[in-house]
Amino acid sequence: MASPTKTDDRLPPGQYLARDFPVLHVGSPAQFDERKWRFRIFGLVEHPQEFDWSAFTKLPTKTIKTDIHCVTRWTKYDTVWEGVPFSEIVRLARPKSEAAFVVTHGANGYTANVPLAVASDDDVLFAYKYDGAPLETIHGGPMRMLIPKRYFWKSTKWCDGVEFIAQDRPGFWEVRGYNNDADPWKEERYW
Ligand SMILES: Nc1nc2c(c(=O)[nH]1)N[C@H]1C(S)=C(S)[C@@H](COP(=O)(O)O)O[C@H]1N2
Ligand SMILES: [Mo]
Repeated sequence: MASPTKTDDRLPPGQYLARDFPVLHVGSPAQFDERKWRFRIFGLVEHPQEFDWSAFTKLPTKTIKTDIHCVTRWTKYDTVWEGVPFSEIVRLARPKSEAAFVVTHGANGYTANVPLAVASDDDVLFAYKYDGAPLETIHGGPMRMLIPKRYFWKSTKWCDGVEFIAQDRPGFWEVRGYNNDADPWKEERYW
């Protein structure tokens, strides 16, 4: 019997390896206007605040290389992203002790929810570069959430806000039958 290859170890159950970078979203992408762009941190935080593009892109960034997994079964290896670490936003906004969940907000009312503990992983970014270049509009540019350890619908494109809440609140897909937890290794696709 052949032993599993390294590739098999990396591919979560039920996924296939995509060579291209599929584009998936509902509604039409928002047009980026650098003068009008805002990113809002709100909810249960000591320091609610809003960034414009110039202030946001002055925050410290981190670059990570990671695999991404879509619930429609494609996985892409070794994607490279740069952006503001979630931990940096936490440091600036200081979530109150009651804050236990995070909702990211995107264009057209899209939302996605994760526990604060999941968002606090060191590979979670508010990403605005992909492969060293500005993030393309079709992939959520100018800025999107990136939560590599969850199915990709949790990674809100055209992200314009992050909200800290006490009680969990299912997001756009979570109220339409997608699993609330969305761990690709547990195949948490739908409920
Ligand atoms: N604002 C917004 N973000 C979104 C979506 C969406 O419809 N709107 N779709 C999600 C889904 S289902 C997936 S698989 C990924 C796709 O990202 P990509 O187009 O860069 O591959 O974006 C996620 N983020
Ligand atoms: Mo998706």
